[in-house]
Amino acid sequence: MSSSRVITFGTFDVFHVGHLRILKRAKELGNYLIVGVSTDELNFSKKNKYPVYTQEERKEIIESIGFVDKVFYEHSLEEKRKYLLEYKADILVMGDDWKGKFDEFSDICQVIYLPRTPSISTTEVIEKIRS
Ligand code: C2G
Repeated sequence: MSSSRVITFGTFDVFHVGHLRILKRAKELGNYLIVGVSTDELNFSKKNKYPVYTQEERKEIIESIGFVDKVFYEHSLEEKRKYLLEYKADILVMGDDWKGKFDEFSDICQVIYLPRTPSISTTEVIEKIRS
């Protein structure tokens, strides 16, 4: 698998070590890591609220990670197949909170769900600061 192109998607809001670890583990599955960062509008349309950090800030943070090779905006959840083809992904990696949700793409790439890092999430970080 060492010459594989790996793709993953996420919001990566209030970037934390759980985000970093899934990106690291995704990269280890191949040798070129592509990351789709969800746009502010995509978040608003799904959750009715905007992320804490803007899409430009979230993208800039991911781009600054040395082992990440390419970053793009994910404008729509429905365009996943288009992104997989456009970026010639061999492997799609997602956290296991998405388990089963992307199995439909196993006709064009390998779909792997990795375990999430326990006890950390953007919501928990915000709650901790709040209290
Ligand atoms: N993650 C993790 N461990 C955590 C928290 C998050 O491994 N403790 C992983 C998630 O499973 C996901 C990635 O980090 O694979 C990004 O998480 P989010 O920013 O919450 O992304 P999400 O809003 O789920 O992505 O196409 C899908 C989307 O763009 C949505």
